[in-house]
Amino acid sequence: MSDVTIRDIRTITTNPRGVDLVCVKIETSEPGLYGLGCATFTQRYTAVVAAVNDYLKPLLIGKKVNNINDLWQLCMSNSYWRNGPVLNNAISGVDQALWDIKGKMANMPVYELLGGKCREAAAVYRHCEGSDMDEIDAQIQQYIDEGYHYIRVQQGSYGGNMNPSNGGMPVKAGQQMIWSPEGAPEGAYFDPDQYMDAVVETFRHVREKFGYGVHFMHDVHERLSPIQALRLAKDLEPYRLFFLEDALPPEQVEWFEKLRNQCAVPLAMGELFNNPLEWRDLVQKRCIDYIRVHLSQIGGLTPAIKLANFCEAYGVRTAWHGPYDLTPVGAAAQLHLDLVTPNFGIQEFAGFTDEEREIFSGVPEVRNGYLYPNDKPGFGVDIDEAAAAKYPCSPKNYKWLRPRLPDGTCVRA
Ligand code: GCO
Ligand code: MG
Repeated sequence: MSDVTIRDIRTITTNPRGVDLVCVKIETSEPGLYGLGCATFTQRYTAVVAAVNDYLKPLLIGKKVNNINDLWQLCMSNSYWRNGPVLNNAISGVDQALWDIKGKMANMPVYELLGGKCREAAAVYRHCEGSDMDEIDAQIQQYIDEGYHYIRVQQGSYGGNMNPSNGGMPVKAGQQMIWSPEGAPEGAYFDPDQYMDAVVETFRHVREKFGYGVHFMHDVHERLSPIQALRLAKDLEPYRLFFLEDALPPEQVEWFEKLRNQCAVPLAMGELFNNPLEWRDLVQKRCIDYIRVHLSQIGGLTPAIKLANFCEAYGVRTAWHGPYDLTPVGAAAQLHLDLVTPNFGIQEFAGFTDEEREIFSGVPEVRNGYLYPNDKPGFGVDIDEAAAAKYPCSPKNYKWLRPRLPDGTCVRA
């Protein structure tokens, strides 16, 4: 079987929950043997599809499926310019599909190929994003009742509740009144000061209501200036967050050393990283506690294995990014890595909708706050292409990706 080659590479796009997903299918010279990989960069999915179909497919057709490490390096070098989100996602789709194939050829789950388990299942965290305290309390209680021990708590969307577009409707508790100049352009406005006050009040409240027996995290989502992020981290110390995520944008990661030296809030960073140069110093200086990359944004499972091992040497734990903008194949791939990683921290998880289960069979199962793989070969997930076609994708211009400060300045999302 070592002479099995790549016969065809296809991209399958589908949108089962309002998020455009990209799955890559590699069909081989062995009848019935194929692999699936996740290539989801939902904001620019058509560019990823083109990168796979126009460049990786002609490059790889006819190549042997077994030499994943060689093909990964070839795909990275073949575009000359590299380490960007579009090409990395395209390579991820191929990379993960080849790991899926290798598991099927070995008749083993990928976690066995990676040395076997450190744990039977991965603890996961869910998203609570109520727009006021009542909604927040209700969502937290529901997750606790469902067995989750880790919950990310946001008040409304990133940057807090945004109010200016509510057309004069009554302002709900916690919503922000935005002070803007005449002619301020359209966008998703937020006020960093009101957001910071709301976050601190939210965690004071939820700790008072739910105590310290449940782990809470918060995602700043790069919405603050560095000194604001430092102040928020210090203000949150009494509430013992499991981690504070994306306190800074990738362009300001040097400030993490100052946060680290001035407060004890565990720090998580990485979902926006594409390039090893973005995480290398941050990990070596032990400036973060959890690495949060999105596996397909760095090129798939192959680089993520290396990143997990690199982080282990510095006491940094994994918390791979994985809400809803990845396929269940991608969710399974990162779960297999979670199971074999000694320095696993926590796994983000958004659940699977009925539509996703209609398209993807064999998805991991969550029970009492833990995510379990099946024991099928490869990643154990399959796709029904006819069902996928029932949920077509279309390019989207999300309002939350047009963030603005009160004076109208467009900022990082
Ligand atoms: C998270 C992320 C997401 C991103 C989304 C972008 O921590 O889950 O911040 O919510 O905003 O993945 O497409
Ligand atoms: Mg995030």
